[in-house]
Amino acid sequence: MRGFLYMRDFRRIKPRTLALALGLLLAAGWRGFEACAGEGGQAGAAAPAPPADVVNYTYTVVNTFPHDPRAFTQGLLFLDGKLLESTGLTNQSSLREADLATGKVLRRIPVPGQFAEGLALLDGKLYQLTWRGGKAFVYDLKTFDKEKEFSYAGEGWGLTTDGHWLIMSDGTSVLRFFDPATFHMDHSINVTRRGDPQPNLNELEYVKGEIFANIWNTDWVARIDPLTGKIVGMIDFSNLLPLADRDPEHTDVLNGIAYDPAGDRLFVTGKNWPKVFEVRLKKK
Ligand SMILES: [Ca+2]
Repeated sequence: MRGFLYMRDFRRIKPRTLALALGLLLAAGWRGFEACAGEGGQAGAAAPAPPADVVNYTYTVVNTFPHDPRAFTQGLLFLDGKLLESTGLTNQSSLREADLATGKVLRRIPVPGQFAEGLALLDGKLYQLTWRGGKAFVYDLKTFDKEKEFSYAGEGWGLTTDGHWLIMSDGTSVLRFFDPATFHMDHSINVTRRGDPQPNLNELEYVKGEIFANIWNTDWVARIDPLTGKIVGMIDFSNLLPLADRDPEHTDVLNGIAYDPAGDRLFVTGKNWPKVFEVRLKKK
């Protein structure tokens, strides 16, 4: 390869010349290292101060899938190539299962007289909240038969599970942890961002030991430590749904997060969005 020293040429170089060349190389390398450190916000004086304790993320779209634009998404979860979804609005609420790849709705049952909200799956049972109805419904995953009803105080917004508790948002900054067998509250956490309460927590998803919550009426998803309630990261989903896919009359806000643990895939959609996006997160 031209430009490189062959071994026989290398042997002819005087030790002093070699030492000088090595010195120059080291100096260039150090300057390169300094430049990199500055870019990362560590050593450069001009770099903006990094946030004290919240990591900011943006996203790349890995895949796009069709989504029923009439689905007013309130709860979303992934299971075996399908999306299970709870949709809202009075007299339009439903529990449904759709094929991820085609968007085709495979099963759908109405939720009469209620405005359905969050959805979680635990031990073969689907738990569905209602907004102001004070009721949670329990369905068998295989049959979609409604088996039980529970009552709770306050509003129901988002729902997820850590595999033990059902975790529920209600529009405030508080997340409540319920026993799935009794729907009695065990404990709660106050979700804070740099010490301030973060209200409007909506659709939830438990992802690798964190709770993801989209902040209602924004393009932001918070990453929450389930033990302390501290927000440890914020994901900016601005411009996820392209303008060309927005219907000014019907397209509503970002809502709906689902995680596939086996494939480590994250899916995001919105109310009446025609698409579901598989996204990969990256630090800003
Ligand atoms: Ca979810």
